[in-house]
Amino acid sequence: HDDEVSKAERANRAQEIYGTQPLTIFSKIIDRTIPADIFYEDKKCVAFRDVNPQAPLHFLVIPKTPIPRISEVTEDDKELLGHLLVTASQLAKKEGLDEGYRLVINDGKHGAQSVYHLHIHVIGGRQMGWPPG
Ligand code: DGP
Repeated sequence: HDDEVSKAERANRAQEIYGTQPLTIFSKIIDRTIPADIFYEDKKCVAFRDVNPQAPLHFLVIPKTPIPRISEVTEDDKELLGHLLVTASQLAKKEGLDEGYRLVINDGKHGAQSVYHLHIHVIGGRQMGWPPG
């Protein structure tokens, strides 16, 4: 019973924080409903290791507010988007990616986006190829 109550309380809290948009697994990572290796957090974003790393270092920088995808951003998101990029750059430096790295934002079907909560992939620690697949 206690479990059921706290589950409902957590859901209410998430609803208050995120509004009425459908929540993805990333909102649950942000509010710690499910575990992730979160190694950076500030008022606007969090960063955590990708569960399916494509390189020796692979982490995601995501806004706390659940913008679904890059194709839906507006002028109002400029400051937040800048903050995500600056944070990605600073964390890449902190993680020792001094030989370079790849930033990726997948959008929609052709972009092979799988989680509809905007995220910047930071991928590094090996030589990348171009063009991407
Ligand atoms: P994308 O295709 O751009 O939507 O990539 C989503 C990424 O999110 C993918 O590389 C795997 C990662 N991911 C999905 N679910 C989880 C999760 O529950 N935990 C963590 N740490 N990463 C996840």
